[in-house]
Amino acid sequence: MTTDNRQMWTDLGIDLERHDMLLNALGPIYQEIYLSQKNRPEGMGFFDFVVGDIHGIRVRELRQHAMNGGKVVATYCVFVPEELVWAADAIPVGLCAGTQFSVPIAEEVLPRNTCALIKSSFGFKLGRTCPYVQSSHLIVGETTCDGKKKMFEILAQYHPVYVMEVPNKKTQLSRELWAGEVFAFKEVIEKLTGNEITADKLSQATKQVNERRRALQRLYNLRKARPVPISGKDALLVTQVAFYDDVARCIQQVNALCDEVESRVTNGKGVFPADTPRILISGSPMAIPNWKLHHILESAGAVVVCEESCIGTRFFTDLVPENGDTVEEQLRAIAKRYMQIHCACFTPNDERLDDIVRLAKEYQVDGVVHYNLQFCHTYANEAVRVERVLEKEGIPLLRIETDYSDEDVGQLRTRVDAFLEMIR
Ligand code: BJ8
Repeated sequence: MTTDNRQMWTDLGIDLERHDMLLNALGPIYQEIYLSQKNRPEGMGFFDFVVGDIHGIRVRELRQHAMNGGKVVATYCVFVPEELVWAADAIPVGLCAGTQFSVPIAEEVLPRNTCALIKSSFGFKLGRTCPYVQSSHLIVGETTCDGKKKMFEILAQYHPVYVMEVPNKKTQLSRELWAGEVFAFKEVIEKLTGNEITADKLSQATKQVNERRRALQRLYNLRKARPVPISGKDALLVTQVAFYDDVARCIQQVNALCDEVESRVTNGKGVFPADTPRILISGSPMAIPNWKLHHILESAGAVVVCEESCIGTRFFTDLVPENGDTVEEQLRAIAKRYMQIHCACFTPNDERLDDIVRLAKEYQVDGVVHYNLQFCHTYANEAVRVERVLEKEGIPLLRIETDYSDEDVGQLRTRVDAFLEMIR
């Protein structure tokens, strides 16, 4: 930790005492969960470095951008179309919302029976412990779930916030509403940055974000191999970092990692033996540094081969068509692509059920773990339908409802052990 960093954090209004506690806690956890893994691809070194310097270089880049007159736009959901942010020469950052550390601070204001993701994100602002939040000129929220949309009203009393309305159905009417939201977002970003989003700029941004999606698709496809060439924990980390790292650097690093992982597949080299039980995790997203469930599963002798989640396939599966000539055509293509995200906020959401079955087969899993953040009612209720569909397909399912704390780790381990015993 350099003196320069401390000065930067002070300038950003960070509560240094609390922030020291956060970083001091992160080091040993990372050592235990990540660095203790055996046989990792060398390409993970970059991602270890990024976590080791989590509030250093990247924050400095954002700050430099702001000093040069640029804007930083923070988000919590994969529905916010980042192409528009890049096209206006602003930088989008997916905010961390995956630690218990910021939850008690949030509970001073928010009801306790709120999902951990909402409390964690709010707590970072309230406790002034996140330099990414502090570096941002605007937080863009969405109306995906009731807890989030009400939290954004409170958050707006502490930070500039703009909320996009995500419809709850996928009818033609809803699609028009969402397209209108995307057009309105363009104006918000243009006003924030003072930069016009031209057809050329938008096309370049779309191509680049698609390129990152392709790189992540490549990584996930490699996880289909048996033996699996990379641990679920490592793959999860790569996706988590992709939310806030520079997009060009991320593409380069993920592709370099894939080159190495590809040669592992060619040589039949895996991180775990070929008969290790393969697990698909489906459900709520796992924002950095939420590694809890992956760690429990992989410590118990399973391997996570895919995440049907917004920190997994929902983040990169669909590309935006790159052939629009005008800004309007491109915005419509963007709106259409984002409406293909199968978040549990939609009703009905049959496409997600289809996806879970498809992914379970493609990744040849032995079982699915449905991951539900406590107090997330959309995913909890949808899990009933997930259970019925998987039962029909003969695919074993374990339903987990948890938060970010360590309190239930022992109990979860017992349930995971019993599940693995059953599917082995
Ligand atoms: S598109 S999954 S990233 S909303 S877990 S805060 S839903 S109570 S995170 Fe999500 Fe966008 Fe949907 Fe994906 Fe609410 Fe549930 Fe908490 Fe959630």
